[in-house]
Amino acid sequence: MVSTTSLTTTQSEEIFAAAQNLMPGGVNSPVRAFKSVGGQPIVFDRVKGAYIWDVDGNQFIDYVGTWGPAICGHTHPEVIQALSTALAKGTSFGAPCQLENVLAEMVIKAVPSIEMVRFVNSGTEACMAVLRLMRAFTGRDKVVKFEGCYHGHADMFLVKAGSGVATLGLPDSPGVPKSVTSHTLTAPFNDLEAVKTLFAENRHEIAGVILEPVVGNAGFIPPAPGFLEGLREITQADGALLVFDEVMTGFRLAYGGAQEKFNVTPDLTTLGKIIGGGLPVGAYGGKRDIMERVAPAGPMYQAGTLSGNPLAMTAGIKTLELLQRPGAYEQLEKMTKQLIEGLLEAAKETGHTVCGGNISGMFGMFFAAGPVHNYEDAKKSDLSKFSRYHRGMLEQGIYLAPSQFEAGFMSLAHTEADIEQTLAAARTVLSDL
Ligand code: KE4
Repeated sequence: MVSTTSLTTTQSEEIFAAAQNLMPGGVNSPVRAFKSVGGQPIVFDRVKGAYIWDVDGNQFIDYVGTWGPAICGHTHPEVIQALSTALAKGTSFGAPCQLENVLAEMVIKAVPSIEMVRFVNSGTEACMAVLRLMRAFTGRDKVVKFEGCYHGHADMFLVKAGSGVATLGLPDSPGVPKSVTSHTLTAPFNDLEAVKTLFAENRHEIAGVILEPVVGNAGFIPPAPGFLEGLREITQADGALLVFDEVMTGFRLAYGGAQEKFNVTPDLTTLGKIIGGGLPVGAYGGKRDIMERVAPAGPMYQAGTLSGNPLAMTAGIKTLELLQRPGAYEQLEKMTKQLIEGLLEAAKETGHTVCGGNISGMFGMFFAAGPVHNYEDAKKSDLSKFSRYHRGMLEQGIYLAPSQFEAGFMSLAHTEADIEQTLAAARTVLSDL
């Protein structure tokens, strides 16, 4: 049982106040500042398994998992052991090392669309590079993205983006020239007709379509039946590329990601989070004839000092090994379904209108009748009720993502007792909302 005290946050307050003088908003990534849910951000001291301890000694059951990477639980002993061994041999080489081959082979074997892969240091880098590759391969400039989808903070993606951009209600970001975003076309998620119209109006001018195959950055929004298949057909017919941004869904929804789960194979895929096991790794990969355009095999330039570093490769290799163990994804599905169905039931029993669901270890809930098909629907949910729910759950020792425009993540370390405690906390909080 996680012991929950009345939430004293003295140390968090002191540290966060100092942080705000040192770093913009006191954070190194905006969503951490709790802006949309209000209240005092929790300053972490340590994590282990399914749990967080903050600097005031409060313990929380964690459903953020450092935004997805901690799928096997924080500081898994086998990951830590592997890292300690690797550490003795160096933290970064800036040169080829066999560990890169090992993780590359694992990714290529796992992900249906990937015949060749390039490692980078973040999901943003992976998405930036894949966009350049889409354009280099097709010779076309325009790209289609979906409202509410988030593909990192590169200029051309900051158009109706999700995650922290949506959380902060930023229309788009200053500092991004119109000339850059003029090639970025947008459509509502799950709206195939809107995509067909864009292609009709821009015949043979669109390099490709990039999307989160299951949206996590506008809240949890699954694809409507036929949506992914429709995008595959539309792009194929126009000679455009289909790109799945699986930074969040990769190795989360299935070992082969959303593309395995939904049996739709894109031309290119981006990855991140889980493949680094908590260390900085991103990746982009796809069909060999496309990837061989990337320097130094081809002319499309992309580079990175710490790309493929031995520590990150080691953490990724061990994490994927753990995910290959029999029953891993069945456990994630079972535990997450038990959690989200319990949360929805608790909300309905206490008079709230909610909708939500899960796919494997990824879940979400909206204070709305639903169904939520896209970002516009998500924005109409009761955001202030979500904020009160988030704060209440935090007081009960449950750490949820501090924004309605995020998803929740289960790990293999969560126990039945953790789920039961979470549901008991939810019943308490929801009855007072
Ligand atoms: P990073 O640059 O944050 O590693 O990855 C960017 C990215 C790209 N694509 C998808 C689908 C993503 O979810 C992300 C990053 N996810 C957010 C959470 N929604 C990271 C958390 C944060 O921004 O602090």
